[in-house]
Amino acid sequence: MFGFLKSGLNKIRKAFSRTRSVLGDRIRDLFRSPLDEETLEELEQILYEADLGSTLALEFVEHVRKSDNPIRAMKNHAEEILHKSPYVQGKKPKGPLKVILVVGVNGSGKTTSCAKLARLYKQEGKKVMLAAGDTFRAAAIEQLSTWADRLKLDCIKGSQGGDPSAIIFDALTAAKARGHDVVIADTAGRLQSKTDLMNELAKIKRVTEKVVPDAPHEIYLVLDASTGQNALDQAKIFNEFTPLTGLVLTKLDGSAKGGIILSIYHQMGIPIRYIGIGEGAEDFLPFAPEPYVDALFT
Ligand SMILES: Nc1nc2c(ncn2[C@@H]2O[C@H](COP(=O)(O)OP(=O)(O)OP(=O)(O)O)[C@@H](O)[C@H]2O)c(=O)[nH]1
Ligand SMILES: [Mg+2]
Repeated sequence: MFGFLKSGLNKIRKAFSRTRSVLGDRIRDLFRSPLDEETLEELEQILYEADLGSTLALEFVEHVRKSDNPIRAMKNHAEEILHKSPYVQGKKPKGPLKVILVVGVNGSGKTTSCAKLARLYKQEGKKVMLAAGDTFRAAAIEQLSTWADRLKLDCIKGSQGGDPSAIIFDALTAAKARGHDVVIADTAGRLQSKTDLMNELAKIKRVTEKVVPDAPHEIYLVLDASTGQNALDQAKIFNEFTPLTGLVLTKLDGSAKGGIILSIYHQMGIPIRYIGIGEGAEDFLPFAPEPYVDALFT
């Protein structure tokens, strides 16, 4: 158990190592000199570059200005932002089946995250079914069913060009009949600016309600960490069409922009539930604020 926790912490540190080098290390260097206006300006620039956004960067600068322990002030304010409530929560299923919809723009990491998430539930002893709700992209169905084979999971799929709502309807019906605990539904990538595609998501949501009245219990938006501040725009618009209950932030392994997490918490009120830190099935962790703040600042 403790070994597992430790390896989780090490993984988190590793995931944020690039962000740490542009944020934490530079800040620690900066704070070696006396805090004057010039240092504070430089701090604002560093925070901006780590993708905190300009409002939040200024907020941090003001906290540091008032403190005699700048690193402590940074950590405290980061923790305050991450713990500020109320954040939305998923619904606790009334029946035996939990339904999770996974949505996002093209290439953000939805299909991979569906598989990784399914693996976590399976490890908890749950019976999981994947639903190949991306009927748009040619290789999408195969991509998900390859993951399902590799992870020994059930997967319901239809044909390319079919109605995604129908696939998800079938998956939920089958999962109910066969006594599954969790259905994780992949969906096609869509730009948040394409209203017809966004309406399709609203339809998928209505169809899940027909089979499992309180579903979907979770709607996760998958965001690519390297997208920068546009991730906030994606989250706002997806949230208007299908109220999100959580975010999955992927590709943190290659990104120095882990500061976006603070920006998301500051502006959205939607918690990050998982982080993706590589292409393998095991490169996926539940997100927790403390290890994140520690990984950045200590
Ligand atoms: N390094 C890294 N790569 C990732 C991560 N998550 C996904 N990927 C890679 O990103 C690419 C796109 O992932 P997909 O899961 O296919 O993304 P998607 O959102 O389903 O894409 P579309 O269905 O085309 O919209 C793949 O090459 C994945 O292996 C991650 O956390 N880290
Ligand atoms: Mg996909």
